[in-house]
Amino acid sequence: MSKSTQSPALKTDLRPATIAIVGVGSVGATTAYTLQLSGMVADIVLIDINKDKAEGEFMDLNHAAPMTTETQVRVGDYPDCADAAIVIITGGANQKPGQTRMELAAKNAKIMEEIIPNVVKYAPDTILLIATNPVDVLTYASYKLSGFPASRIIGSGTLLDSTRLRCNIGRYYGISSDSVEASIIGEHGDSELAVWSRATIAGMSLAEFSAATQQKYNKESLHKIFEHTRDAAYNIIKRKGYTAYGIAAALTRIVEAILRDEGSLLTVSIVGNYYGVKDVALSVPTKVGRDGAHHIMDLILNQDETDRMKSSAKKIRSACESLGL
Ligand code: 6V0
Repeated sequence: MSKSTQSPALKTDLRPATIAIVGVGSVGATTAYTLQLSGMVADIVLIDINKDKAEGEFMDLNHAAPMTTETQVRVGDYPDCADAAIVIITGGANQKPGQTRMELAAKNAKIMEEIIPNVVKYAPDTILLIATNPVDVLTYASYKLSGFPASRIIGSGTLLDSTRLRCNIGRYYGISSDSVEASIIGEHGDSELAVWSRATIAGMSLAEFSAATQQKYNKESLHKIFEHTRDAAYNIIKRKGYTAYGIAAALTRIVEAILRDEGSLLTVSIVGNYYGVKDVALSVPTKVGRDGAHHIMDLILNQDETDRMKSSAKKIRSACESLGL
């Protein structure tokens, strides 16, 4: 599952780390299991307002431990965040079929008001990794609530969407997604965009690669790939009620980049000024390592992409403003 053994970005051996997960529902529990299987962490603390749920997940995960890795899993409370290198936040309401992420904003912002000060009290030096939706708005809310520097509040952002995009492009061309370089940027949600102008396969633009391999290349095909990517969560939730495996893998990938101090450029969401919009959290390729995430550049986009990016940033900013943030 972890690509760490092949990663050219690998710089540092792992030190034993504690990871706390606040919110042990579908996403939190699956992330705990994915982290457990990865063998990257020594200790996982599960925290949930519903103690029985956390207890049940702990018991189940513990039965997997002897057959997987010896990662310790325990149920805890906020004081147990004290030793955590990273605290993953997955507590809060999830989308019901047809519901947008933004529709969860007011409810989940209130839940952040409860969770974040408690974490900060016991773990003032930790890195917060936010997955609760709408993730960009709540990354910003967590930044305000915590008083942490922006580099230590990381939203999972569009990492999952970028992975889905690479996967869908790879399928279209019949090649591995590992050979595709492409990003989804902006909001993790309906206003996100695919950066087609910078997408490459083997260093060639998609137009060049299509011509060289005699494959169809037109706007409609690209748009279908994008729609399939953007609407993936709606299509999964319509069928099974929630999504968990993809986001768990994405969170584990971010944890890996931090613990191994990789300096990988991942499309995670952090607070910054983007494309002329100030004070907003959204995703562009962002450098991730042991001291957190740093916005080191804005991608060079074409005019259409720039316009769409600005409007995505404005949408997130106005959602924050409507919550008084
Ligand atoms: P879920 O299965 O309902 O679990 C939520 C958990 O949070 C439950 O166990 C609750 O008891 C717990 N919880 C609620 N309030 C608190 C609180 N104040 N303190 C501690 N725990 C609390 O939801 P699921 O796990 O499916 O989703 C969790 C969140 O992740 C939702 O907001 C989703 O929309 C979001 N996702 C984000 C993704 C991303 O890409 N960023 C992907 C998938 C889901």
